[in-house]
Amino acid sequence: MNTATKLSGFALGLAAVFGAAYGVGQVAGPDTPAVATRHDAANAGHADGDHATGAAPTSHLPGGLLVSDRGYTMQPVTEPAGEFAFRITGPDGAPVTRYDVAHDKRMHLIVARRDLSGFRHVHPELAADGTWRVASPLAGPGVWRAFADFTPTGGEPLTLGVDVTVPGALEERPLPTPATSATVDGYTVTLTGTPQPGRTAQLTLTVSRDGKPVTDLQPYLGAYGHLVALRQGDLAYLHVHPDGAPGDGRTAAGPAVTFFAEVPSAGSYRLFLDFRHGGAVHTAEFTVVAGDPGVPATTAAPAAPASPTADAGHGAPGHGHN
Ligand SMILES: [Cu+2]
Repeated sequence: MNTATKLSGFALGLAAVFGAAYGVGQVAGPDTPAVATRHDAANAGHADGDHATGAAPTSHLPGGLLVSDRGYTMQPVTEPAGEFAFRITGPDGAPVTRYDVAHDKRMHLIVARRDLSGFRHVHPELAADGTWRVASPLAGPGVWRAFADFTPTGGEPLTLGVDVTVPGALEERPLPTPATSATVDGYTVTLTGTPQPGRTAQLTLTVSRDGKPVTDLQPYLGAYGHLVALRQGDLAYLHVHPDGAPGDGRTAAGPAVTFFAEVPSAGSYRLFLDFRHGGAVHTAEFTVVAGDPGVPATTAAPAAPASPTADAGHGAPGHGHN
């Protein structure tokens, strides 16, 4: 099976950034991320005026962990209450104003609280000065991670992330327990398949309503579903598009939407499936555990202390301490 050919170019680039497996070469070793982070930061800093030299080394690091990568930096902009705004500055230090369209949009903005609640996926508008603006998706107090998922014209697909704090009394929510069924807006979505660290796994999400399979899913951004995975502990980001596209002659409009995804480590992940039906976009959420939580799939992580909610998540962030 050649998974790479089944992924769109958009997903391919992101998957490569996340997992480094799709035809790019070998999977990064378990103790490389911390080293890579330092190198990448250095590269970004030295990339001024020479875009090419900063382009290569980050392909093994998961997306969304860096606020600045390959010379591009995400900068929140102070806006009136109710709006969220940011700029992306490029290797020359100026705001980027030219972007390629990927899945119908030049910018995909994904936000989630650090406790993985409050997920939203929105599409800001670009002003001539390079400022992106959108009605704020930050629904309440907390520390939010905002991911900008984009392709600068002439550059590679990139996901940058920045923390944004919304003041107020915060009630941290534990990660929901793993489950293979989720309900949203009257729909039931079931998940089959389990993500595997370091190799591609098939994930199939099946949508039903009132006990009947939904067979008339509507295309949303050129696909029948968009899947984002966030790793508990550091919110490493993976955005996957499904196998097959509307109108390709082989892809049904539900009830099943199939994805091929790879996660970079054992640990707990929160999956967010966006799908469109009845003229509205719905988001079904799942907690999944990749790998054997009792046997971290790394050489590094010591046994984690008992925790009611973070049983498997400690293996992932532990990599960085070597
Ligand atoms: Cu989007």
